[in-house]
Amino acid sequence: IVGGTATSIEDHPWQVSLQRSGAHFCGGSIISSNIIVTAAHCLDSPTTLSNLRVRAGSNKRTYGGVLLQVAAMKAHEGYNYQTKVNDIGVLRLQSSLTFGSTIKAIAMASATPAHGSAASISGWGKTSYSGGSSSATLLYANTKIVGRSQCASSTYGYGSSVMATMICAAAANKDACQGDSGGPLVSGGQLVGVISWGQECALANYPGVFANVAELRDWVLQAQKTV
Ligand code: 4AZ
Repeated sequence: IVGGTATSIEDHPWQVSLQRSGAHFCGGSIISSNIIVTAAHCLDSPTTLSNLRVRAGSNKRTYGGVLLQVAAMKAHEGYNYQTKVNDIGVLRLQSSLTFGSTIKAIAMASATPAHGSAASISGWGKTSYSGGSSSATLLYANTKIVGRSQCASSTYGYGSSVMATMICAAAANKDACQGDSGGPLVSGGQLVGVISWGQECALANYPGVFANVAELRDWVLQAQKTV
């Protein structure tokens, strides 16, 4: 997160760290005791079931909470690694999480938030695009939703690469960055987006781009039953 503030896990108890061969590489969100929502691109090679672990219940990247193995994972069948369309996937944990003050599920939004809505992003990703490193402690930043049509308009630099299942969010000098992918965009207490991509991080004319959870919710509801 660029321009972020350190936070406790109690304030983001749905946030998890995805770890590959012992190192954090993506974020995720708890939607039930054994299901994590993340970005499809986090499940691309070299991620495998045997090198993947999920840390829940800690705001520290390298310790605390619980570290669980993953029994199964599924990326959206319509995900395209080049366009990042449908960049969403689910993990089924090998054992169920015990909910408490540091571990809780978040509800998925069923309606796309309005342009201008307040929203927050969180993660252990890089704190600047060039030269930054991943954060040892969970960071969050407050941003504002940029609707898909506004995000694809000439106000910003992306044009038609912002596709129907995407939504954007922006705030001056605050953004998600590498290593935050898969993590949550939260508005009104609901999961409204999955951190997906962007042109560098916190560039003025390039909002962060997210998988739009309201558009992909039906897929997640089905996938969590079959993963
Ligand atoms: C990434 O590489 C990444 N500024 C994620 C989000 C954004 C940029 C890059 C958004 O994982």
